[in-house]
Amino acid sequence: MKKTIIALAVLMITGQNLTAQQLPKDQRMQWWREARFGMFIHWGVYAVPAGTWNGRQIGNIGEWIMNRGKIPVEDYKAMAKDFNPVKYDPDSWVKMAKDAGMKYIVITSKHHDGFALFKSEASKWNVVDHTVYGKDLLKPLAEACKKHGIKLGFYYSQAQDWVNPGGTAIRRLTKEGWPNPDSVIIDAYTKEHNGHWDWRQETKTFEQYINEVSVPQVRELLTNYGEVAVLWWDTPNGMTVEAATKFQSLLAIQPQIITNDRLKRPDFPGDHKTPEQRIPNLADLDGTDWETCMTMNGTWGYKSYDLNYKSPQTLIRNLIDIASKGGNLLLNVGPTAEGEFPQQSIEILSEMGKWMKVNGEAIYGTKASPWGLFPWGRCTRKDTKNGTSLYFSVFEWPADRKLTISGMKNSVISAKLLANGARVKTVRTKEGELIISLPAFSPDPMASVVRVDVRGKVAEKIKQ
Ligand code: JFZ
Repeated sequence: MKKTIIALAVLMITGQNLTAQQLPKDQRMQWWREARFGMFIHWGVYAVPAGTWNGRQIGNIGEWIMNRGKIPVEDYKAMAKDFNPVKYDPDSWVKMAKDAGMKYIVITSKHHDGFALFKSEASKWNVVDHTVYGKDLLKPLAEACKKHGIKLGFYYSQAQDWVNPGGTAIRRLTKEGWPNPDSVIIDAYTKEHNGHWDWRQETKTFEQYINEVSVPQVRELLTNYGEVAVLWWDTPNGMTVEAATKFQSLLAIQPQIITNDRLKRPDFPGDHKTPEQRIPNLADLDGTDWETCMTMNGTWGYKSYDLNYKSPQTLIRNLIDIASKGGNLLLNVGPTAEGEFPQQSIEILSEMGKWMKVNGEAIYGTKASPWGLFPWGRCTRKDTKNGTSLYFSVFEWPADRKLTISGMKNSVISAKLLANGARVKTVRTKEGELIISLPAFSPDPMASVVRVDVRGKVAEKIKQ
């Protein structure tokens, strides 16, 4: 308690300076607000078991297998011998992201299993010192991103760490997917030990872990890989104000960096919110920047038997929905231990890329819909030199082939379908509603975008 008060006082005194080390928020967020679409990559030793441990399929998300299966530290570490990503081709990863229309990549530099995908002096539990592969995985990715003009960010699990001693562990019971006869004993143990299931996890204090591993590793990440666009914290559980303050001051190394809201709650809000596996309702939005992170199937880290992929149509419409509400989509890929994207992910990325090539202008650099949602689809908007472009993405082609837009007085300059450039007729009713007359059939089953250019600025909020 006393420590917290002291740390809070320090924060209040130095807080000004801490943020002053960063460039102004609007300046830092500019590229991110225009980008709208990025790739999340969850990659680590969990790709080796790929959801199966000791012949049993462990339930829940793949990167949690060590915790869910209560795998002993030494057994988990032994799996690193099979983490040999000889097929890793960062150039092709970045190209796939770019061709999909993504503008940035965020990769798990260290997830909760503590395994660093980079050379680290702070812990030997890293890809260089602990695998036969023996090479830093982030260096060549950073180079490929630079070459292709894609921004690179690092996910880093700052508090939760199940291998480096002193890290926290969120308590998850073994009953899910782990019919181990010892599970009752293990669960009782985790209750007494703050979620830990192996005595090795508690051979150092949290403070030691923060000072000896976590802070030094973040410093390495911010120092050794050129420009870092995003630092994506995760699971603030167990964080202290002292620790968060240390991380926060490291950001001075990268004054342009963007951080999320998962460093420590509630005193460190970061730059954007992180709704997970869901798209917020309009009513939940308060003007704070936000990014939905989402999986293509049901797991972040690779699971060999999770084939429950969302359709490209669903994912494209999710992206449109998100853009229409003013947010970003960070869409996940979980590569295999050999270093390949799953085939289904490759196909989804390519389908999304096809749509984005034609319709990307309805996404990039757009702002939220003035009308909110339509029953038939979504809208995004962009200020142009002489007026405003409105992008109406149609999901459900109306039976009467008419879109009725109310509450907008601006006169129409032109209206066309992005899919084929075909002109679209618009008329104004005497009540002032704009009626857009669509052709008989939707030209694109994913979503067909009608771009309507109008004169002047359109109000930010219009009642439907
Ligand atoms: C976290 C991780 O535990 C997970 O493995 C994955 O990396 C995901 C992107 O993030 O999961 C969370 C973190 C926070 C919440 C939910 C899941 N939360 O605040 O509701």
